[in-house]
Parts: sequence; C-alpha cells; structure tokens
Amino acid sequence: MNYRSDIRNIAIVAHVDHGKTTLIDAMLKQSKVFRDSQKVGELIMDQNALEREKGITIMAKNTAVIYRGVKINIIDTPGHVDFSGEVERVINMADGCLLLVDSIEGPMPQTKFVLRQALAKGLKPIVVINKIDRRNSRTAEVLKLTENLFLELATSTDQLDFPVVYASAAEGKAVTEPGTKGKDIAPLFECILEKVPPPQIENGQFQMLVSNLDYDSHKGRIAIGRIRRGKVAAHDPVVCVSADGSLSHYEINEVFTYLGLKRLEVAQAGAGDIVAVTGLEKVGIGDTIASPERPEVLPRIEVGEPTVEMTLGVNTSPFAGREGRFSTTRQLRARLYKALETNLSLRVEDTDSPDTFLVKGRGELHLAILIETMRREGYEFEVSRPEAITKVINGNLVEPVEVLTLDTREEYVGVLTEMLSSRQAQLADMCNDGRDNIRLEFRITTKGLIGFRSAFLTATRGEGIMNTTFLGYEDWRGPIVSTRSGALVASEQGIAVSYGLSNAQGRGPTFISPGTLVYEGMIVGMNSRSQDIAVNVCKEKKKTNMRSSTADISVKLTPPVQLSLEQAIDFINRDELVEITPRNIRLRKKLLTQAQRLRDISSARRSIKQ
Ligand SMILES: Nc1nc2c(ncn2[C@@H]2O[C@H](COP(=O)(O)OP(=O)(O)OP(=O)(O)O)[C@@H](O)[C@H]2O)c(=O)[nH]1
Ligand SMILES: [Mg+2]
Repeated sequence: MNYRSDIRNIAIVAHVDHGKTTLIDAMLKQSKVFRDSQKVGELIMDQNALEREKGITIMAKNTAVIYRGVKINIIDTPGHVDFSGEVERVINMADGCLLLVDSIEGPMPQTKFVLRQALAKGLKPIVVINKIDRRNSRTAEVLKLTENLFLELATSTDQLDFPVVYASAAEGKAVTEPGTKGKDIAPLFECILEKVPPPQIENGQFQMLVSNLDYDSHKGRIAIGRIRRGKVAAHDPVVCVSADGSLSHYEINEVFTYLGLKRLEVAQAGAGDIVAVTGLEKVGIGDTIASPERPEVLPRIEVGEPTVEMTLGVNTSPFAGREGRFSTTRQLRARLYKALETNLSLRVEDTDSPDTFLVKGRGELHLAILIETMRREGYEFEVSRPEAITKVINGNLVEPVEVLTLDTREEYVGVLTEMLSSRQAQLADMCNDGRDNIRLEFRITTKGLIGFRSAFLTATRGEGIMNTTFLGYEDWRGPIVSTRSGALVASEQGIAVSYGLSNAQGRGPTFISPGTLVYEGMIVGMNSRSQDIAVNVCKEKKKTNMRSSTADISVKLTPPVQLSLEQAIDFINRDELVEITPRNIRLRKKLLTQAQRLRDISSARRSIKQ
C-alpha cells in the first residue's frame, strides 16, 4: 500500500453554528487563494442564496488549500440535524476530520451524531475548540465534556488519543496550548499535516465513488468524488455502474481538481485526490466510475431514512395558476424527481391521486428548504401538514422517536414541561448551571415534535434553543390530540379591509394586512378559542350620511403576525393546507366552504357513533 504525502483529505464536522464555515474562511484567507484586493466577505462557502439568508450551511461542499506544498482538500458539512444526510454522503471522501466544539456550548446532540459517523468511518479526528475569543469561554470544561463523548463513542483505544487545537475561527487564529495568544491559523494546518494520515492509494485501474453531483449548462453533469485507485485523464474510456448494477460506457471529457473556490482543469489526477469529472451523461450519487478493464463496484453510500412526510400537490386554491410559472402535475413531478438526484435522504412517491405526491425527508426544515427552493424557481403548489413516518416491524406498528434538548431559562421550565407532556414527551435529564440557565432533555416521538418549534419559541419569547437527534423506532404510542387553537377563516372572497380585520382581531391575532386578496376558506388568523370561526375580513363599515373625516382611519389594527414558510407548515392542522407560490404563502382549509366543513364534521361524528 502506498501513500500520497502531497495530499490530506479532511471533513469539517460539528453541531450547527459551531463555526465550521467560518473556520474555512480563515483557512482560505490565510492560504492566499484570493487576490489581496478581492473582497470575499464571510461564510465564503455558503454561496447558495438560502444558505446566506438563513446563515446555515445546507449542502456539503468541497474546497482545497495548499499549505507548505501539501494540498488539503476540505469538505464543509452542514451541522443542522435535518441535513445529516449530507454528512453521511461526503464523509467517505475524507481520512480525517476536524470536530469543532463551541467553547461555551460544549458538545451538543449533533456533535455526537457526527463524531459517531466519523469514528465509524475510521477518520482520524482533530478536536478544535472554537470561539475561544468569546468572553464566557469555558475551554477546560468543554474539553472534559468532549473527552467524555469520545469515551462513550470510541470503538478502539487509539481513537481516544486525539489532538486538540484551540481556535478563534472569526479572528483566524489557532493555538495548541490553551490560554496562549495566537497569531494565525498555521498551528491548525500543521496539526492537519502531522496527524491526518495521507490518503492510502492502490495502483491499478481507475476507480472512484461518486459522492456529489453538480450541473453546468455547457459541461452537463459533473460527478465529484475521491479517486480510490489508479488515475483518470481527459478522453479516458470509463464505465459507470449504477444502483441497479447496469453498466454505461462513456468517455471522460474534462478532469478538475479543487483550489480555493475554483475548479482547476488538469490533464490528469490520481488516487487519493478529490476530483470533478465531466462527460458522464447519466451518473448518480453512489455510482462507481471505473476503468472498463476492471469495473469493480465500490459500496454505495448509505444514508439514514426519512422520518417525516407530507403531500405536495397541484395548487387547488381559487387563485391557482395566477402567480407561478410552473404549476402542472407534470412540471411538479419532474422537479421533485430531479431533487432526488442530489438530495439523498429525500424520497418522492406517487400517490393514488395523480396530482399529489408524497415527499419524505429528515425533518421539517429539510422539507421546507426544498419547498422554498422550488418556490423561488417559480413553482406553485400546495402542501399538507408534515407527519411522522410509521413502519410495521415484525407485525408491530412503530414510529420514530427523538431526543429533544432544550436550552432555556429556569422560568420557562413549568410551561415547557406542561406543553411537552401533552405531546408524549418524557423528561430524561435536567441540569442547571447555577445561573438560571437550564438544559432539559426529553424523549419524544417525532409526531409529538411536529408543530413544537414555533410553540417553543413563542413560549420562551425567543430565549431558547432547541435541538433534536433521531433515536430510533419504538412502538406506536397512539395519536396526539392537537392543542392548537382554532383558525379565523375568511367567509368570502375579496379584498381584506381595516374594518373587517379589526372585527376579526376581536377574536384573535390576524395573519394578513388590509389590501390582501382573500378567498373563502383561507385562514386569516388565529382564534383565541379552540374551534374555527368564519370571519368576513372584506366587510366595510356601513356608510352613514354623517361624513366624518376620521371615521375610517380611526380603526386601529394590531400589525399582522407574519408566518414564515417553516412556521406556516408547522402551524397547520390535518384538515388544512399551505398554498405556496413565488409571491405568497397562504394558509387554507382543505374544504373551502363552511357548508362542506360542517358536512365533513357531521359525517365524521356519524362514523364514530356507528
Ligand atoms: N466569536 C466568535 N464567533 C464565531 C467564531 N466562529 C464562528 N463564529 C460565529 O458563529 C456563527 C456560526 O458560524 P458558521 O461558520 O456559520 O457555523 P457553521 O458551523 O458553519 O454552521 P452550520 O453550517 O449551519 O452548521 C457565525 O455568526 C459566526 O460569525 C469564533 O471563533 N468566534
Ligand atoms: Mg456552515
């Protein structure tokens, strides 16, 4: 077995927001891959518009820097639990990982998930305690907690011997001794060169596993992965082995390697390096590309199963077809099936209704990002409330269960415990730091978590952070009764006016402002009681002969509660839908007229009696 001492391949893994992408900024800036005059800003790798807006990484991405003549291929991964599939997809390209841990928060649920993944794949970990510039850093304690995590997860004793680097990614500094003052990120680079094993290579015929796909309108599909064996050059004949074992023959068009934010075209690349190749028209993630002389298949990438599902279908609202560019069944279907090519933990299924598809993902945010992406591309459609995916194992109905970690203030413990007990959650652990900051850990069904995020943020007035990790499947615990209050439902189509909205606000908060077009059956607010109530928000004040210049202005409205897409999906009940167009997000009852809804309730009652 040979090694390539001129390369290191590392993945950066951590809990959400612990500073992975910022650390890559520091590495890119220090290795001078940019011209001095070039303004590159922050979170350079988060280039996707949604990533920039939300300030989180959604997709794993590659970059590379050169340090003392060694190329370090770096893979940035997302830390949010809903995008865990991305970590699983790319981790096989690396030989080592930087496990970042926030110097205040310490190891969090996703830290454990990614460390388990990394150790299972045999990656050499380097612990990076980050954000040491922050005033309340508790570096020594966090290191202790991280050591405990290793003790819990390690499968061999040599995994317990990990190097530690202390960093401020934001300031671009790293040191190996806690408490010392650093000047740049070089100590981290040195540690990578010394501790991460160089890629092991096998000489022989070309073989690579495709870990990512990209698309270019001129070059077509771009397959990205790490070369396991041999080398590849432009015009080489190759075969691609797809999921069903079928072989397709192609000729490699171009070969690229990474440097900074660019892909550099190279004449050839060899085993151990991470490359992008073009010329393969039909190639998928998980496929093996190999020399036709020895087309041996590499194990496909395994990604955890989806836990939540929702229906996504053609928009059936009275305003359908007005605001989107793509709205037909055929267009929606093609777009959804295309998403499967790169979004490995997503599933799409046809349903009995030709206009509706079942979309399954790793969490509400995972699905919301797909929906938001489609809406920005010009699609219009409707979605149902997300539901946890149940399965039957050995004749038993089982459902997904998660660990929910809440970090908040002591004063909210009562209200949170009460909210969660009605959602089938059990308190597993509670610790107080002595300063009224409290961490609560619950075991909860995925179904009990749906709709909880917005309720949590409201209950804690934004003073709380929640995290979840998937635990496994357990016996079905029975249905949960919705505790949401009723909806204010528009009783007729028209334009909402101040007078009508002001009347509606006598019942509860509204979601729309005057001038909004509404239709019968659209949800325009929240009732303070549990049942739905019809309101006429288009109703004008009766004109009187007495002209009063202030009559209409005097209506004082409370500003509407504006639900984001995620909040809207979180809010709706089973008999409701979210209508999504490039311009609007509307909530609606599935059955639009009150007569239909009443009939539905009475027939449901009849069927219970029978
Ligand atoms: N004070 C301080 N803030 C930091 C440091 N590193 C990152 N941050 C901040 O922490 C926040 C999250 O940083 P990111 O780099 O986006 O974190 P991430 O791990 O890539 O997050 P995801 O990709 O969403 O999982 C940003 O506001 C950063 O500015 C640091 O060393 N010190
Ligand atoms: Mg990031």
